[in-house]
Amino acid sequence: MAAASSKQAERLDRRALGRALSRIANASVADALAGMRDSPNGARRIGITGPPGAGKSTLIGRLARQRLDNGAAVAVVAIDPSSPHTHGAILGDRIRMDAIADDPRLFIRSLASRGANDGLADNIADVLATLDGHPFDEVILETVGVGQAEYAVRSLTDTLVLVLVPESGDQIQAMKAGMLEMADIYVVNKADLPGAQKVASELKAVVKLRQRLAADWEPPVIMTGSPGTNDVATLNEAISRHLAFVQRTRNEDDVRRVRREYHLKSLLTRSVADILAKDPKGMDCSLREAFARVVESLKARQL
Ligand SMILES: Nc1nc2c(ncn2[C@@H]2O[C@H](COP(=O)(O)OP(=O)(O)OP(=O)(O)O)[C@@H](O)[C@H]2O)c(=O)[nH]1
Ligand SMILES: [Mg+2]
Repeated sequence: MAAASSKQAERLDRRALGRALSRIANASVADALAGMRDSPNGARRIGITGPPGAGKSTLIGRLARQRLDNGAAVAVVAIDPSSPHTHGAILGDRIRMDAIADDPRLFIRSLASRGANDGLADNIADVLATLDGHPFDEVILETVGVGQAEYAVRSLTDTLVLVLVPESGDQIQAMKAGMLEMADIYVVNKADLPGAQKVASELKAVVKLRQRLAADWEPPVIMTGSPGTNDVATLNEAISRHLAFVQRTRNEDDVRRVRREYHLKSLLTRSVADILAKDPKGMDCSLREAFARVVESLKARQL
């Protein structure tokens, strides 16, 4: 596996990072922009998405152990749709982190999914950019798949893992093809429950169809959660393989452009939401006038 990384030569200052993340969580758009630095050599990003309760956090707890053993310094960020800002407390409780919680190369943070309609948090791009300025090799991002989340998280991550469960059988039928086709790796978790094999077979059929369109990467379907198997090692290996594949094949400028666009849109969306909240009566006019007013207010903002 990967040798110990150069980034570990640089020690992670947890307190400074904790402060930086708290600052960014409460920052205005102008403050966020002022504090943003470009970090061209950011961490590799692994997205873990799937329906509520699919076992994503539990799986990440086991996966993080493997990634640490590969030699990587790892940050875990979980977007929690229900919790207020918890500074990682809820996630720490919910995933079985006992064995790794003390590892100095691991950092865990959970974020409330505020103000975003894509299942992410409206400041997730700020948070990821902040992490890029710290010595992590990898960021694991947990999001609840609520349809739109897969699309957003796709553009922000290098390797996207979709976690389904045996009960997802009907979901697979109902899911839009596009959504299912977006993942790089499929996991059928809770393989100890009945129906896992059937769901895995259905997924494999979907992947086969997709393969006819794009023959470059064959997304594996991995079953996890069966006691006594080395399932997470298989997932760990598939992730490493995919990360190496994207590094070999993609255009970094394109990736940077897409991520910058996401970041820019999220900052603009927040700015517009601010303007609308401050002057709701200002919208009592034609749509055209209201649009012009918002554009004027944006222009007048101090940056
Ligand atoms: N049977 C079985 N249960 C599991 C497995 N993995 C996790 N669970 C249970 O599933 C429940 C949800 O686990 P989490 O890891 O919190 O799932 P999650 O997808 O992170 O949940 P949300 O973040 O709330 O969407 C917990 O009660 C776990 O103990 C598994 O492999 N098999
Ligand atoms: Mg979770």
